[in-house]
Amino acid sequence: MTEKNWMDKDSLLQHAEIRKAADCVNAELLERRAYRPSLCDAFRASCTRLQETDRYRFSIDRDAEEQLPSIIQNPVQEILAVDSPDEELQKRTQQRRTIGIVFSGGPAPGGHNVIAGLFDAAIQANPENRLLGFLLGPDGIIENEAIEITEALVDRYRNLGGFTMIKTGRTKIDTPGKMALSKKTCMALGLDALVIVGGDDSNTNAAFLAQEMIDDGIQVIGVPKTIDGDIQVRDAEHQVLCAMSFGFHSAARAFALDIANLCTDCSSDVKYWHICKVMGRVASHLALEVALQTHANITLIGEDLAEYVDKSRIQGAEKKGEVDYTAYGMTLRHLSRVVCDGIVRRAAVGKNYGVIVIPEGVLEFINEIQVFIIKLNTIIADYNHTHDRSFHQAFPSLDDKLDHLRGLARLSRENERFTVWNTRDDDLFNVIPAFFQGGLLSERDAHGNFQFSLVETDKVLMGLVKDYLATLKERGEYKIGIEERYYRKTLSAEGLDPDVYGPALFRNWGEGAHLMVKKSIISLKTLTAELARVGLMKEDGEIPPAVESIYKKSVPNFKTQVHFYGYDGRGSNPTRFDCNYTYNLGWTVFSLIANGATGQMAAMRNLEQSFPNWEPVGVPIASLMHLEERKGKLELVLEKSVVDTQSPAFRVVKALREKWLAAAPGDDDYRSPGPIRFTGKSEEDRPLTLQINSWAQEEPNAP
Ligand code: FBP
Repeated sequence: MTEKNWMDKDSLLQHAEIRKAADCVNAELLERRAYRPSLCDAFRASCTRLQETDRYRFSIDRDAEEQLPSIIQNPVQEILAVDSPDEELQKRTQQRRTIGIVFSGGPAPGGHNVIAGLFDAAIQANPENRLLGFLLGPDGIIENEAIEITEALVDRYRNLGGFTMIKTGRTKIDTPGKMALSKKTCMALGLDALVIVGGDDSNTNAAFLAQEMIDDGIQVIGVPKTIDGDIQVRDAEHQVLCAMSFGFHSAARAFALDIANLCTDCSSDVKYWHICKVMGRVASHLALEVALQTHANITLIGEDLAEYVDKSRIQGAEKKGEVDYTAYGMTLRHLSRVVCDGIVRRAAVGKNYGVIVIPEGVLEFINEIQVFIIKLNTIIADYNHTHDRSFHQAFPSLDDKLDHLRGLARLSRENERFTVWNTRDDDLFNVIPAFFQGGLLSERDAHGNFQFSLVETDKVLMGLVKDYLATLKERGEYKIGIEERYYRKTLSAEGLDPDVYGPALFRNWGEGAHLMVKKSIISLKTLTAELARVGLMKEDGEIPPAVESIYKKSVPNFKTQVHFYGYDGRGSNPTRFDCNYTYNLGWTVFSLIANGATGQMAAMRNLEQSFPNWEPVGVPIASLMHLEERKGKLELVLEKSVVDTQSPAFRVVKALREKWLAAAPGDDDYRSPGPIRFTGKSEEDRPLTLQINSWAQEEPNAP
């Protein structure tokens, strides 16, 4: 054999084609960097002005009024183009400024374009304007760590995902000390304005910083960021001011692409159920969008589960003249039954595979879990209050703790005044997997709070699902349906009469295209017994191989592959929607700054409509704040928005649930959204959730 003469290492790396192929700059990167998003009509002129509007009403929180007096009266401000600006407006717009910007919280695709939009707008107004980027999130403000954002730097990151340019962090500016240091930095750098790109907590920070620095003439503007999609702004009359935070669409599309690929894989290999946990710390917006994008077989929506009402429990209690509060909201056990039902029904038509989407925050919506947490917090706190040794010292192992709870349940039977832990609590608690019981009984944080983030949601639910499937299998209720055609072919090939064996083997013989083995047949032994009972074989005889093979095909093996969709989608490149949205948010920020606004959040009205209708606005952050329990005390924060179960998007998903479960003979209804296409006709222009909600407002007879 002759040896090949490969190039040496140096020649290899000098080869033009090889160098190009191995370079980090590729065609996609160049195309992204070169793309210039369209600008909203408001930004076509060299100057803009703000027009206050009283179209929107907010129910103002009294604490917000007290704590944010200087910005609580802020109105909603529409941004309008000014074609012939007077001298004063020109001067104000062109005034030389130094602006600081920071990313806060988890990355979200599009952040770099907020910087690019702000930079371009600022440089257009005055080429001497300076933009400083605080490094590693709010720590950069506290510690005065910032870099100058130059045109070259902006150009490197245009239309690219991540927050790589200046990084991010999760520190909150939530103490007087951190606030004082932040203010010191802004003053030392001579900032005219500070821009905080973040989620609910970060925009809350923005409001408090705006209040703190208003007398120093430093403006603070927030930008709604989070892939979770839970910053959506409506006024008291539900008029939409900001339909969605940026980054949501790109992350949802990235998750949907991967999950759609799993739909293709599992319907090819037909042996796995793919369990897909999808990010979203609390709200299930991402899971909802993924459902619309992929038509996965089962998608859980936390907000929907919370609304479940167990009518039979309520009626039972009513008959006794009682109210059963535990009947409101779905229990974990019930939820696992719902999932099992879907799995069993698909198996019955031969589909022992599928895709389940579980929102990361689903447990927050399980009333029973919330109730457990409150009850266990009380039990642990009461114990610690009255004993010399702490609860965890007194009951070190899980078994010790469970014994203690059992004792409390007994106490409740003997003493009806003791209601903290009753027999039903104990029953429900005992069906939870041991690792989750341990988690729920673990030490609380410094504030006595339970930490949801430490729980593996999918593991909790799927543990219960697997247990119950095993029970159903044992009861003969979980079986794979056998196609009649295949059954006939298999038996005939061995010279057996399918019509003779059919009635002995199947409970629905002659009734359906998929034959279900009788419930009583759950093993080769029970199969032998049944065939012997009807005289088709002797008890000590051999099962005909074709019959045995059919039986074995009917026995399901529930095999899962678990996936977590979070960080990958969070780091994806932005969709064209997010590129355009964030670039225009950057311009909106500059316009708000140039026109003297502070304590406002840059937003885009009509985002649910197509691009030409988008309208930039400034939204008053203080008016959106309310009290929430954080670390055991009530704090003023920006309200998170969860999935509205009355929204058209959710109702569509609910209405199509059965179709997407596809527990019927025939094809699945999977939908593949394809990769995020940055340009091109087939690129959708906004999230399906927003599109459906927007179309649903049209006249009923509209085409
Ligand atoms: P933000 O709200 O800061 O945008 O972050 C959201 C999120 O991506 C959630 O979906 C997820 O639960 C969380 O961040 C993960 O946080 P971490 O980056 O600390 O692991």
